[in-house]
Amino acid sequence: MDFSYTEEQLVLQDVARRIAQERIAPSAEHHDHTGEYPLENIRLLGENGLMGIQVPGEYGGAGMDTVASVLAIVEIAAADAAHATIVSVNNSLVCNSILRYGTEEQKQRYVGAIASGQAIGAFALTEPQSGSDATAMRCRAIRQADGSYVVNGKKSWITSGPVARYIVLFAMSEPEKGSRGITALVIDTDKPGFHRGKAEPKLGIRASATCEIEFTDFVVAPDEVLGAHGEGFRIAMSVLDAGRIGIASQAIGIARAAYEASLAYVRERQAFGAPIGSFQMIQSKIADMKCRLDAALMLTLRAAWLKDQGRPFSTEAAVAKLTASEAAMWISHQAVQIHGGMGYSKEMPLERYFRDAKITEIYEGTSEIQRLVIARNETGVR
Ligand code: COS
Repeated sequence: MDFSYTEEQLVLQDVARRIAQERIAPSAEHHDHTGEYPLENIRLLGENGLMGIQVPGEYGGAGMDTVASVLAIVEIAAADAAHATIVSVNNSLVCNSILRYGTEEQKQRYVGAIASGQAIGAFALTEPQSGSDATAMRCRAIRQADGSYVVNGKKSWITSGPVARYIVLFAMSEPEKGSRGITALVIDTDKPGFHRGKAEPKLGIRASATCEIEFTDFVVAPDEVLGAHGEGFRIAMSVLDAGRIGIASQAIGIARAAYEASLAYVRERQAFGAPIGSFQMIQSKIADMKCRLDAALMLTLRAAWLKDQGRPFSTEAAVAKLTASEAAMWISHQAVQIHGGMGYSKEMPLERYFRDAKITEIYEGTSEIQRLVIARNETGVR
């Protein structure tokens, strides 16, 4: 067993850390406050390979592995979780879907633009009435005699929806077939029949711009179908397995930022004539934060490593996402408590970490769905 990172992984981590600290962190409070989408920073991340981390060089990406992607997303999330959401979705849901299931022509057409950050990608599975129960989707993609599809319906909670150029869309093409009736399509949002709703005001990750999208008699050409007709649900589930490693990485970044702020604070803050870090109740919190943070990172690296080896990683990705998201929530909660009034104040970023952490327990499969996936895979009982 070797716990060391490769030279390439460390270089990418360093690039991500530098951009995160020099460009993202200084404007994180502004983006959180205004909800303004950080387009300029996203372009910069794209120019440095961070919008297509695992995309091979021939398609314009950094050609790195999943472990490198974990390290990079952690650095970005430690500076600002909203940026990390945009990066994770673009990488692990959008680029990954097209690379894994697209034709050579589709890879050439879409991936270079998305991996460079020039065209932002989005992933549309959720609908106003269907989240965890993804097969209950109502958005329809009806196949025509010439092999094209006509799409009608709504999707909601679309990360980068207000700015996305290409969207990997899942729509029901044969409702009577349930999960085997869903087809995946790549949508060019410049075409007629596509409408965007206004950005949702949210508790956290406020700058990641989330909106509803709607299709009215939107025509998808046969060469814009991703994978086979009716294969969409399997595509969505397998891509979400990878996405969950990205969200676990985001959670670790948030947790690390909250933990490091707490370490600095307990060394400096005085009470009863001593730094508060000398009190056992604070020491207990610090030790538990450290254990949960390390466990989350180890489990996420394990899932990433398995994926890089081409081995099954669905259960391990769910274990990582569940552990890391609950660690982020717990650690950011403790960090607010350690900081007392300053933790509750907008003068420090602790309350932002606390708000941002919550989404990691919800999107790309709630904690309840992760438990369901883990238990089903472990027991074989459904
Ligand atoms: N990889 C590949 N295929 C998978 C898969 C995976 N991880 N998980 C399920 N499938 C396949 C199954 O093998 C099955 O295929 P067949 O029809 O060929 O047998 C098919 O998908 C249906 O699977 P299943 O019967 O398990 O589906 P369920 O309706 O019971 O749903 C859950 C399973 C609940 C786990 C799934 O709907 C889910 O993950 N929901 C959460 C969705 C989510 O994360 N939403 C957030 C959206 S992004 S913000």
